[in-house]
Order: sequence, then structure tokens, then C-alpha cells
Amino acid sequence: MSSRPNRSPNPGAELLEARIVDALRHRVGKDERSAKPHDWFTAAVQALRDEVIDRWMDSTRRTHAAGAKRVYYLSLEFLIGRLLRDAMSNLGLGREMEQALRAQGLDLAALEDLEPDAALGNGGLGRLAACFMESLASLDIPAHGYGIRYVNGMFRQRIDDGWQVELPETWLAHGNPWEFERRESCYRIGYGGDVVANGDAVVWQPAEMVEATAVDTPVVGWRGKRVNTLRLWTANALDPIRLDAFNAGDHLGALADQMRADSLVRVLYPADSSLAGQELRLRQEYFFTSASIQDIMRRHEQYHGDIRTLPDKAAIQLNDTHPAVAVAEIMRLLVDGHGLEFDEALDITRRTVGYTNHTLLPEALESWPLPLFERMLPRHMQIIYAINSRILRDARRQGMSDGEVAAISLIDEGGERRVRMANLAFAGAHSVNGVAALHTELMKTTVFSSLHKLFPGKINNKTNGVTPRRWLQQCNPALTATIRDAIGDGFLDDAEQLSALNALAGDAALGERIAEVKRANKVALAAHLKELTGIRLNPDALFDVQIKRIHEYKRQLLNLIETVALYDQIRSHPERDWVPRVKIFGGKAASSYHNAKLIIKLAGDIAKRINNDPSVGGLLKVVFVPNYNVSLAERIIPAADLSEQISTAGMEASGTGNMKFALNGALTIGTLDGANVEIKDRVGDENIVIFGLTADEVAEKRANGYNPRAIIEGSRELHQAVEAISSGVFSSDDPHRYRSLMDGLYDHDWFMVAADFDAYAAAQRAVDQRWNDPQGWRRATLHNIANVGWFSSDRTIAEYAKDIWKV
Ligand code: 26V
Repeated sequence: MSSRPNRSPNPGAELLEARIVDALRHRVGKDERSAKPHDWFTAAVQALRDEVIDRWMDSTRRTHAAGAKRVYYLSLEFLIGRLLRDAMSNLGLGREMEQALRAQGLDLAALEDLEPDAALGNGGLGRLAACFMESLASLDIPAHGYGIRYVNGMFRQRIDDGWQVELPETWLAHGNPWEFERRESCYRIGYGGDVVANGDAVVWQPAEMVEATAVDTPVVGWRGKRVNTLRLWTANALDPIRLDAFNAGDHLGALADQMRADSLVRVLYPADSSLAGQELRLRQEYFFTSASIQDIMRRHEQYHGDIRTLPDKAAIQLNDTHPAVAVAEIMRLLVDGHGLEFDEALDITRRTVGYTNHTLLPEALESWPLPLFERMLPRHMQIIYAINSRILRDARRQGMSDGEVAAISLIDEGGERRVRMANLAFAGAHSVNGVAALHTELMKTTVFSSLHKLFPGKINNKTNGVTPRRWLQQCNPALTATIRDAIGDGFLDDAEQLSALNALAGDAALGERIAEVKRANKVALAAHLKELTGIRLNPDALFDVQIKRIHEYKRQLLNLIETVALYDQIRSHPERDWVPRVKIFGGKAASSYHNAKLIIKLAGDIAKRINNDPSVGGLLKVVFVPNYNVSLAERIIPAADLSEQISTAGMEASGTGNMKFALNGALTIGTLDGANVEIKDRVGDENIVIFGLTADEVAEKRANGYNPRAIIEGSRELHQAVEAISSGVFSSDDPHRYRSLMDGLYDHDWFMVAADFDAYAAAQRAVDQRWNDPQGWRRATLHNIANVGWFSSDRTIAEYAKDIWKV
């Protein structure tokens, strides 16, 4: 490079440019003249990847040499999003990449936009797994994520005439330059068949086998300290084609096994609305769990020999109950494979496994019809019975009541018998954690109260966190630069050092700069949304955002009804000094979730009416952003003024969007639910807007009868808004469209929309008041940014490492 000293002031950029051109020619197979933008994208990734690979191999060598304990994070979902900016930024090569591409006449941001989102998850649970993987690497903890390489991940959402339409996401259409297939790492996964005696022991003889093959993606930690592995399994038939059948003319039948294998890894279940009862889902769960456990145990034997030392060298964390069959699989391999005694095997299993619970909603707790489970996994069923008999015996010995014993059982005996995956995970783990303080307390007093009594001390709390690399540094570079100027670089490595900003709360110039950054982010978002939706937004309006999966408990409906009430108010009192607002909604509904889809349609109907009503004079705009995903979140969150976290108290386990918004200087309007409670504790009561019933009050109302009709009829604003929606004011093409949705509020209102409405509307008017005091708003913004560093997933992972994994 020294031969071309004058071409670029940055030798790193020159070297990278040369590597990109080399990759373009020799790996993509194009020259600079014929290369399309996609070719350049691939070449840029390939060039960066070389740097990643060197560090990856180095990390692996270091782990082997140290003989260190490893963390294994088993998750059916990893919502990792785009990887180019993440890898570039964590390696500190952002500037070099920009210059290298510019030298070739290319724009980095445009190339970044070509990368599809790896959307291998539904929502919070999957995104949490992605943040955890990044933090594990950043904290230099040897870790593997294990999951499924879905060919079609989360569906793409199109809005057709206001209705959600689900389309397959073809994220692999142009290939995936980040992944490495490891043909040598493959395992057989059995299904069905029989358990037969074999001397003193038993063996499972499955009727059917598929092969799991590893596909690895590197996960780059902050400053490139460590590169860990995300290992996703893909499926193949043992015999990809049955030639005899093919030659006999049965051309499709000959491929049936391969098609069955393909179907295992085809789609991610958008199962956020009700348990996907499909047999295929259980097959998927066992597929990835068994492959992962076999891989972990093979690695242990290879490096450490004695399987009895597994708990010293491996910590397996179950992300919800989806991999809970791991408990039975480890037991099976220890007992049937290694000949261990059952009780010793159970002890080893327990010392290795931890379980994280992410929801208390009864309809979301996984259980499988016992006949199905027994047919698919007969040996696992026996093992579950054997574990069950031990814990039920212990419960009875402790004098627990029949009701308590029934609640502890791994089998739900009420009606159709079912296998309870949460109880299995609880019984087979040494640690069971919730994801926010309130959620963890509710675990102890509600769903798991009997198991908590039997195993006191197992339940612990690990409040969720988010990675500040993606959710501050990468998505909001201007804010990051402003903070650096104010308090130096320390917060880049330790987000809690953001607290140094507190001392600068009176610094008007800093407040001004942060406000300018916010405005610029809003201008950029407005331009993007103009392109996506055609709606023009005023960047000086208050950007009020609710982006998350559409669920009745998250109460998008509360926000929409309040929007209608506000619209009504503005029209009735145009003379008042209204704060201009933009209401931004985004989120996917599970394809089978009727009311969630209707709520999307309602948002569109309300938007159409309000946005086209000249009498509101642009004071209120409503936008539903289609196809909400990680990349959209990265654009929207830095531009938000107000973060809507308004779930029915007691129902949102944690929330993680709430943390991302606060970190980017949005104020929260929220209930005392999930991690909102802890956000309030940290930012201070005066820097957050809390309203509504507490979890205790919700429980009390549900227990003692609650009359939503009386409440609706007693609240003029609410009544008018509900009646307007119900009578078709927003749906003249189909006046009854929202009748049953609104009747649901009158008749039962399980999610307490009516009970919280007046408090919510009042809180929104209090937000308006604050907005009219720009100094006060800026101060509150600053205190939010300053005090949410604790919600870094680095802190969360450090707690898991110390308390649960002992690494
Ligand atoms: C939710 C629901 C809600 C409606 C009925 C059926 C159903 C089925 C599944 C789920 C999702 C359960 C697991 C989950 O994604 N939990 C989320 O985990 C996040 C990370 O810990 C947390 O921030 C969210 O509050 C929690 O909903």
C-alpha cells in the first residue's frame, strides 16, 4: 500500500478497498464495470468477513486453550436483523468502509439497505436472543447460540386496503454471505418408533430419521474482542432421493423424505397469538434441541472426556419452553447412551440447565397433547413420567395439598391429558428466571407458586436489556457523537457511564444539540415514511410511537380510541392551542389472530379519515408503518418523542422496546408493567408519565367483578369515541366492521381498556403540557438517556454469567 501513499489519507480504507475489489472479482466473479449494487454488497461483506474470520478462529483457539466453561443459548428465535453495519461498527471499520466504497463511487448507506433483515423471530423474545448474543461476545464469554435456519423467517407484512396480508420472506434469495455450512457437524434426529429392552437398559428405535446440519454465522462483539458462533440447523433426509422409487416412475414419492425434512426448517411459526398446536412445531422443537444437545455433548466428550463433568464446562440456557425437551434429551443421552443412573443423570442435567420464562399468559404456556408427545417421542415420554414421579413424591412428602401437587405435575390431567413444558423446564433446571422484577414476583405468586414452594430459591430475576451498540451507537450516530462531545468515550464501553450526563442537565446548549439531533432524525424518518406510505409528516410535531407486535394486551386499541377522542376534541375546539401530533403505529399480527388484524385495519381506517380531514389542519396525523421489523425500528426509535408502553399491568413480562426508546431520548407514557417499573425507578418519577391500574388492581378488579359498560357510559369522551368506531364513522364502506370489537369492550374488556381510558387520556394531555415547555422536555429527555444505561444487555448478561452460568 505504501506505493500509493497519495490516493487516500487512510491506509485502512485503501486496504479494504483492495480487498473489496479482489472479492468482487475472485469470489463474486464480476469486474467493477459489470458489477451490480448487489455484487458490491456481497463483495463488501466478503472483504469484511475475512477480518471477522481471523478473529473468530482466534476466539475459538483461546477458548480451547483455556478449557473454559461455555454458554449455550438455545432459542427457537434469533431476530438478528442486518449484520453489515453491526460487524463493521463493532470492528471499528465504519469509516474505512465508507471511504473504500466512496473511492469506487458507491454509497455505503445504499449498500446497507440491500441487506435483507434476518427475521428469524417473532418479536421481543427473538430480539432479546440477538442482543444477548452480541453482549456475550462483547463481554468475551465463550458462547454458542443454537436455533433453526428458517428458509422463510417471519412473514413479510403487506397492507392491502388496510388489511394485513402475509407474504413469505425470502431473505435467502440472493444467498447469505454471512453463513458457513459445516457439513461435518451433522446429527441424526429420530421420531416415533418404539422403546425396546436391551439387557438391563432400553434403547429407542425411532421409526424415522432426519439429519441436522450446522450452518454457522459469526457474532462479532464490541471492538472485535471476541467472535462467537450462532449455529443454526438445517434439515436433510438421510436419503435425499430414493432411486429405486424414482426409477420405478414414482418421481415425487422418491423425494418425499427430503420434502419432509425441508418442511421442518421452512417457516418460523408466527405463533404469538395462540399456541401453534401443530405437530410440526413439536417436530421443529425436538429437531433443533436434539441436534444442539448432541453437539454440546459431543464437544464435551471430545475436549473433556468424562460426561459427568458436563455442568462444569457447559451452561445451557433455555429461551422459554420451546427447547424444554432438552431436559428429557440430556437425560436420555446420559442414561441410555452413557449408562448413568437416573438420579445421577437428573442431577447432572439440572446443574447444566437454566430456564427463562417470558410470559405468564396461560394461553401462551406450551403444552402438548400427551398422545402426540408419546407417539413422536416415546422414550422422552417415559423419562418425563420418571421425573414426574420423583417431584410428585417430594411434593407429597412435604405435605403439599392435592391442588398443589396437581399444579406441579408435568402432566395436565384436566380433560385431555397434556405435557406441560414449563413444568418440565422448571423441574429440570437449577435456575428459573423472569425477565423483569414485577414479572419475576408474579411468577412466584401465580403460575409457578406451587413449583416455587417445592423448589424455593430456584426462581430469580434477570431484568432484560438491549445492546447499546445497535440501539444507540449504530442506529443513532449523531446522538452518540453529541454524547461523546459532552462526556467523553467511556459510555461506549460501559453504558452506565451515560449517567455523567445527569450533571449536564442544566447545560442549555447540550439540550439544544440533542434536540437538533432528534429533529434531524425526525426529518429523515418523515422522508422515509413519505416514501413508504405517501403520508407527509411535520417534523416539528410530537412523534408519538407504538411499535410492537399487535396484541390485545399491548392495547394498541387504547391508543387508537384515545386518538379518536383527541380528533373529536380538536374538531370541537379548533380554537384551543393543540400540540401537533403524529401517531405512528407499526407491528405484525399473528395470521390467525382475528382481533389483532382488525386493529390494524382500524388504525388504517382512522388514519384515512383523520389525515384527510382539513378541519384538523394537520394538527393530528396517523400512520401505520407496514412490515415493522428490526431495520425499521432502527429508523423509528431515534426519531421518537414519546414511547407508548401501555400494556394491561401484569401482562407484559418486560418489554425491551421501552428501553430502546428511553436510550434514544424519548419519554415514556406507560403503565406500571414489565420493565417500565424499573425504568421509572431509574429515570425518576418526574421524567416518565405513568398512568393506570397497577397489576394488583387489575387482579383485584378481575376477581371482584368489573363493569366496563358502566365505565364507558360514565366517560363522555370514551363513550363518544367507542360509539363512533362502533357505528361505522371510520368504516362507512362496512359500518358494522368494528361492532363486535367494541361490543367486546362493553361486555368483558379483559384488557381493561375502559378502566384505564380516562387516566390515559389525562396522561396524554399532561404530555402536551410538558411539550409546551421545551426546556423541561429537553431536561427530561436528557435524564432518560443518562439513566437507562443499566438496561444494557451487557449488565443482564453479566448477571446471568455470575448468578446462573458461573462463567
Ligand atoms: C404471547 C402471547 C400473548 C397472547 C396470547 C398468546 C401468546 C403466545 C406467545 C406469546 C409470546 C411469549 C413469549 C414472548 O415473546 N415473550 C416476550 O419476551 C420478551 C423478552 O423477554 C419480553 O420483553 C416481552 O414482554 C414478552 O412478551
